[in-house]
Amino acid sequence: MSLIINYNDKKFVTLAQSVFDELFRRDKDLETQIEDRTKILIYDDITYNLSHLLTAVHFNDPAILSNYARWLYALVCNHSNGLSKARIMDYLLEQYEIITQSVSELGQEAISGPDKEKALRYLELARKEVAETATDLNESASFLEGEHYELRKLYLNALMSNRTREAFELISNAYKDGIPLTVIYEEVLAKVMYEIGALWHQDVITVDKEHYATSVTQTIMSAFYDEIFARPKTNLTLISCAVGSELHELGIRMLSDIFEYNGWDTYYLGAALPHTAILDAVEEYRPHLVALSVTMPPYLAACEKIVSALKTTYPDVKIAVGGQAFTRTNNLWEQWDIDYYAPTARDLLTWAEKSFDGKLLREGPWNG
Ligand code: B12
Repeated sequence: MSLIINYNDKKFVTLAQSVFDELFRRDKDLETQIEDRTKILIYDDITYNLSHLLTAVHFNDPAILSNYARWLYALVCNHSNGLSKARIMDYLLEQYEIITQSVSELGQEAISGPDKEKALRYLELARKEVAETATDLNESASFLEGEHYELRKLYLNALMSNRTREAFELISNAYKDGIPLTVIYEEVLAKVMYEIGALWHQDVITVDKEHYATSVTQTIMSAFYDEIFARPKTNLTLISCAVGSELHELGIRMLSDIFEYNGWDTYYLGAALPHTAILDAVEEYRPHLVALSVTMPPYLAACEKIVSALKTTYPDVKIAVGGQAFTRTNNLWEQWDIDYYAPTARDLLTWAEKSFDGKLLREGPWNG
């Protein structure tokens, strides 16, 4: 299987189609009971499961598939009106059983020898994970923990009731009252966005509310730009972006703003940045540090490729990786040739400020 998962790749399509066909072969009524739109959704579900499986196999990391299986079970429970959890459990376990069957029956045309054994083992672990997870659906402990809970709650309530102006005022007053920008970003805005995701996952809110919350939060962040870009500069340069086909870019934008606020010259390059564009940007902007973000595990392989290309071409440029995809692995970053992994932007800033002292700057990557 290739390093980067390509949904149009012949091997991938063969595998996905085989799972899809078997699902319909087992349940003859399905063909007549569901609309074409639902068939497409079922096929999409299969491709998501397979892309997580193949990413797990590629990185020898079963946690990538198991964590996805737990998340998927909770999602289906929360979004399926009227279906019992037991029925959903059966449905998902059957999906994994069919994938297992297709992986074992299809020959080299779908998945090669050693990868096949690994895939079968990981599927078994994922099946166990789903079976054990039935009572464990509460994902929002992080919202309750940590400083500024009150402000978080008020901001979330304002978003939930579409009170945009109030949301703006809460955050700008918090800044005026002396709460540091980095704390507002990570303890309030980020944690509220996590909670918005959890509420969508639990089917408490629909996707339009999630989009509204994202756009209000992005606009509030932009309102800080006069402050952020007016701060004294240190001559340190950062390039940051989200890789693969990753559309989650608020976190890496937050990281970039936090660095700019702390004196760095930053080039924030947005979401889904292609491999070559990152290399070109490094050549052009000559950064001290490149920060790469991944939220969805299937884009980890694209990130790994970029890390190794950067290390080969620019061995002195420091590379940091982060984002929620890494938290759903068994410390995958420890196997990569990177300079730092951090769960938050603040942690990376602390490390970078220590690492890039005067000496490193004088002898920095672009100083000959
Ligand atoms: C907003 C949102 C979207 C928006 C993104 C818009 C945008 N402009 O960014 C849109 C609508 C595009 C979207 C799409 C999807 N989303 Co979405 N989305 C979210 C949501 C609600 C918020 C994301 C966010 O802004 N978080 C806040 C930021 C600040 O947090 P962060 O990214 O983690 O960043 C922090 C740290 O991780 C760190 N960090 C980040 N990068 C880096 C890099 C380095 C180097 C370092 C050191 C640190 C670091 O610093 C940040 C500050 O501390 C999350 C919920 C969640 N848990 O985050 C779901 C979520 C991430 N989405 C999810 C899903 C499933 C999807 C879709 C597949 C939905 C679909 N069916 O289409 C698609 C996938 C699109 C794609 N190809 O990428 C799931 C992922 C589940 C999983 N287990 O993988 C989540 C968790 C929702 C949920 N609870 O189920 N989504």
